[in-house]
Amino acid sequence: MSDIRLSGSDDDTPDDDIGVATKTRARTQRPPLYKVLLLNDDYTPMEFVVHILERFFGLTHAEAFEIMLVVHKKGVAVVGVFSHEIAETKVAQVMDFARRHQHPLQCTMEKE
Ligand code: TYC
Repeated sequence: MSDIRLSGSDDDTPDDDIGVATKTRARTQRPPLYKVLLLNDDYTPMEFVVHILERFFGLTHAEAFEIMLVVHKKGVAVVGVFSHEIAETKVAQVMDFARRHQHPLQCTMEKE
């Protein structure tokens, strides 16, 4: 959206719009993005984590295995970046699925 402004008197009396033309452009605001993080623990089976990454994050088996190993070795990894609503849904899906299978897997989100 563009908007031409003319400086000069701001009352409604005609002044032939004499003044300096300045141009302002409304900057497009991008919504904030959120990283979804998977945390390591000593009990959740590796295959279960791989399954979660395939099922909820659309990763191939090879991609899922690779990220699972990063979490296993480093303690944490970003598994995706999403809008707030999508990130919240992913975290809830993972936490719910892990809880239902009685695994202590933890998944969180943080602003990018
Ligand atoms: N450390 C787990 C094990 O040795 C595997 C694991 C990987 C658990 C990633 C959680 O987010 C995780 N069975």
